[in-house]
Amino acid sequence: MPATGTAFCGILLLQAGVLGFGILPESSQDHLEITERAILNVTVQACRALAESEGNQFTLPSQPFTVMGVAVACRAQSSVRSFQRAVLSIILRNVRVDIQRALNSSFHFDDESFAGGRSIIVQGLRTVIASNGEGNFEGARESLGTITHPLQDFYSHSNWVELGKTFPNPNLIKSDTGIGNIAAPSRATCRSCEGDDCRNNILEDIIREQILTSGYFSLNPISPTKPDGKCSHGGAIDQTSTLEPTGGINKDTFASDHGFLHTEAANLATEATSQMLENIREAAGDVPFLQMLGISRGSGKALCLVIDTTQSMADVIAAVREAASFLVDSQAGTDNEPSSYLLVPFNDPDVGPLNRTSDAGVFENLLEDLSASGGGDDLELSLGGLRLALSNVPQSSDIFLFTDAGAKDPQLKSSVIVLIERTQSVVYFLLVGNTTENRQPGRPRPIPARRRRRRQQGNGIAPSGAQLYRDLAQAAGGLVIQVEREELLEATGIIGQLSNSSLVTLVQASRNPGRDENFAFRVDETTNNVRIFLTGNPERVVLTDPAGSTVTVGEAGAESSIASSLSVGNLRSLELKKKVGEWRAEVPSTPTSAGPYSLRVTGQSPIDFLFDFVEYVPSQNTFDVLETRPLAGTNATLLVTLTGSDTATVTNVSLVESAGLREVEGLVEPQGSGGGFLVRVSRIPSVPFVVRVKGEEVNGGGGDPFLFQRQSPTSFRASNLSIKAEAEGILVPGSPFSVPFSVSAEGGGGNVSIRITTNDPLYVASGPESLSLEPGVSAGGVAGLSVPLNTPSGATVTLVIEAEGPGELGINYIVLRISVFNPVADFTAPVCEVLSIVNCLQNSNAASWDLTVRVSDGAQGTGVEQVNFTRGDGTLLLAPAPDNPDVILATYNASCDSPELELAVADRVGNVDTCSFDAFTTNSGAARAMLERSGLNYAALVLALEVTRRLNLW
Ligand SMILES: *[C@@H]1O[C@H](CO)[C@@H](O)[C@H](O)[C@H]1NC(C)=O
Ligand SMILES: *[C@@H]1O[C@H](CO)[C@@H](O)[C@H](O)[C@H]1NC(C)=O
Ligand SMILES: *[C@@H]1O[C@H](CO)[C@@H](O)[C@H](O)[C@H]1NC(C)=O
Ligand SMILES: *[C@@H]1O[C@H](CO)[C@@H](O)[C@H](O)[C@H]1NC(C)=O
Ligand SMILES: [Ca+2]
Ligand SMILES: [Ca+2]
Repeated sequence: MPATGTAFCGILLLQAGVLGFGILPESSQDHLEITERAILNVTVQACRALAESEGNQFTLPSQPFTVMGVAVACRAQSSVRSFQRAVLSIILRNVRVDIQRALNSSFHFDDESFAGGRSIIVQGLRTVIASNGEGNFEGARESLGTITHPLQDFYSHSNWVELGKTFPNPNLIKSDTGIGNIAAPSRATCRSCEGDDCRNNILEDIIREQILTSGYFSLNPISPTKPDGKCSHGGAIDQTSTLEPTGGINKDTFASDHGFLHTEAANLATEATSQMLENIREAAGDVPFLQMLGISRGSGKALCLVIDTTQSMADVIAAVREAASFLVDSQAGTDNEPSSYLLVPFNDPDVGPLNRTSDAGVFENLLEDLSASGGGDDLELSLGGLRLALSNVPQSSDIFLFTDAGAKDPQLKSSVIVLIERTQSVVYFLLVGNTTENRQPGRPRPIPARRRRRRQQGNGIAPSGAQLYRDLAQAAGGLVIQVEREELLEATGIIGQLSNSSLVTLVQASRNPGRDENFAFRVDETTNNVRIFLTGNPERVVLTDPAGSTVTVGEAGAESSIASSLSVGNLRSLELKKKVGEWRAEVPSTPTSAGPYSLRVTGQSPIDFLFDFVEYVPSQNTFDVLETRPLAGTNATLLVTLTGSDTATVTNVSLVESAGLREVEGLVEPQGSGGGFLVRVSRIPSVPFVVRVKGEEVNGGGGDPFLFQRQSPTSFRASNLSIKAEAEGILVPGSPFSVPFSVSAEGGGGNVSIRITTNDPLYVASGPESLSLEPGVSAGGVAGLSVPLNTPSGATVTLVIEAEGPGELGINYIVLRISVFNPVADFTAPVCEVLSIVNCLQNSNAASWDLTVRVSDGAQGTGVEQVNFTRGDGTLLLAPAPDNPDVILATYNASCDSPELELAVADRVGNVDTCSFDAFTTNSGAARAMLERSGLNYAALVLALEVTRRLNLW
């Protein structure tokens, strides 16, 4: 339902003061609150179940639940940032439905489009479940967010609440049942009403006969239509509400025609969302369900290694392996353990394949299998490798690239920068073997004999090649470290400290010498392990601590501020003694011959921020997240969310030019609900910039309020080109899929080159290579997409359309993520049939019970994919049936102290159900019949089944 001035169906981010919902307990509830409340509710259930199954105590967080409170209860503080990001991305997808699907009645259950609405939900739910099955949690979140919208709108836009229902409609998340008693197209459902009369505008016979209807809706002021006698949505923007029967029935806000039922509708919407999440949880299991929500034992981040495997690396690859294993080992089992690992080898002419695992041991084996060969000339496809990695990593990943060569594919630079911006990944380049440039002074040179050998191989990275890597590291908030083979392990150890779940960036900059520079940063109460990383060769760095004492790095007396200092290759790392307050690092101008340098100040703190550029959509009075670069030279809006504290607020947000001193300060407006802050800036810098947030922790754990400062590691860019595209629907392997797009520019035109790419070489994208652009007029094209027929449901295709204009126009891009669904005619969950049971009544002197269950998906089914045990603590054995591998025989044995067993059963396309058994009451018709025929007793039958299993006949 498109909505202006309504809360339940649409307004995400009103300016504070316009409605101000979410602060007052009496205010209307919107999709954002409903969705967040349901997510937090079911997350708590999943964490509790998981804690109990692991024998851990679980303490319920205090009400109302918050992201932070739930993360603490789940013992997942280290992944609070990825949890917050996951919740936000689900919510933003929900809200996007009001913008991109405003006029599609099925997405809002308007116009009695019940079948259409349900099929969107059911299809989306299958996609969510399939995506989780593929470990594609980002894809799962996106599909989930989209379908929470129609699910919630059902309770506001239909008469379910008016029919007196006090529970959600269970049929909206199933495909094999009726939805309810839907009004015939010709059946009148409402009478005209005005104001308070509208409480009773639904016809009595509709209520009495429990007939389901929903309001009609149209924005068309000239000739709105609706069938005779039907209810309208209602409200000023709904043009059908002035047609007979006038008035409306929506419950979007307290001010709506049926606003007196707003709370009931919103509560049912919350409960329905919870139930759908429960369904997803059952299908996935607790751990993957929580991973979908960004919650994991470790950091919730991915660790990605991109490794040169060409011949010249032969004598280095063992050192790379050792360094990589060291990185993995040092994090495994700690709060910093990544939630997934990716490995991308690159060679010449091949790049990849990409391998992904969530298991550190499996990852180490992948590393073990790497060997060096081939590669031809001295340049390698490092950017191709990096691009493959970037197009598959989740948000905020850490990427380490190891090579001894320059890039053979520098033309990919802009595509790589685009993906760095999108994923906000941090990329560290470890350049091995040629360190003629920029060594830190005072460090002995490695033995010359080896260097001579390397020179014979002709390898090495030219200054322009190193500069390319530095540009990328600057964009990605990373570092370029140049070391000899012997130093690799040490260097990896030092930068490994940066791959930390609670790492925050205080300042980061990269500079050419020739100018005095002064970097200021604030160390707050929560920030520990503050470190300065310097690469390149600034001659002098003068540090001033909060007390005003000044030391020169490397000179006597520096120990008063610096706890320790390490250098390796061109990298120097300084750990500062903790002193709360304003610090300054001054780098005096040095001769240009000293080369460029970079400085990065990091710390570890729970408090950090997330942000997106958003676009105000006046027609809906709401905002949508931009999937492109913001437009240069105009005003812009950011949505900033703080993580790791429920009581911190944002006070200042600036866009700070990466290479200079200028910054643009934004206007901060706190949002009523969701803890977000809208920031309006009058102009976006025309050069790369970072986002700097200053804030105040109002309740510093009972202590005094204090100020903090954070910066995005990633640099961002604006563009003079604007690009628009929308991907409608789901990609079905074998069917054509096309994405129309358009490019425009206000001032200037010319030939714009277009690059269309995907995240996997098997996903083939096509489209125009260029468009001719007139100033102020948009030019359109169509991108086509095809995937192999066996692409599984639950995969996501990431499509990037890049446009590069001549001169000032620059580069812009749009990223579209498209879910794959492979259709099959299986809409029912597997069923359970008890083959045998020796229950605790029959077996009164035995302390245990035994059960054998046949789980099958029927003749039309796709087969049983999973049998998970969601309740019970006995021993469960699963084996395929001897005559049919799609049927699973489950044998269970448990003590009579644990009389309950619940199995979640799922088929290959994500239909899920649960089967419950009880040690005292479950009986088996099939088993008894068999028993009577054969004269066997139950125990003998179970024994026979067990023997069969042991003999490996199953
Ligand atoms: C919380 O979730 C449970 C299912 O896990 C559901 O039964 C309950 O209704 C939910 N509560 C709300 C307020 O949604
Ligand atoms: C790595 O990925 C390739 C290509 O996807 C695949 O064929 C291979 O089996 C994977 N290797 C492992 C060990 O998973
Ligand atoms: C290292 O790279 C430089 C260029 O930066 C080149 O002149 C030199 O020969 C290379 N040295 C070795 C040992 O390969
Ligand atoms: C932002 O720019 C648009 C058009 O460029 C203008 O209509 C709008 O009023 C501006 N908003 C602010 C807050 O300056
Ligand atoms: Ca090589
Ligand atoms: Ca080569």
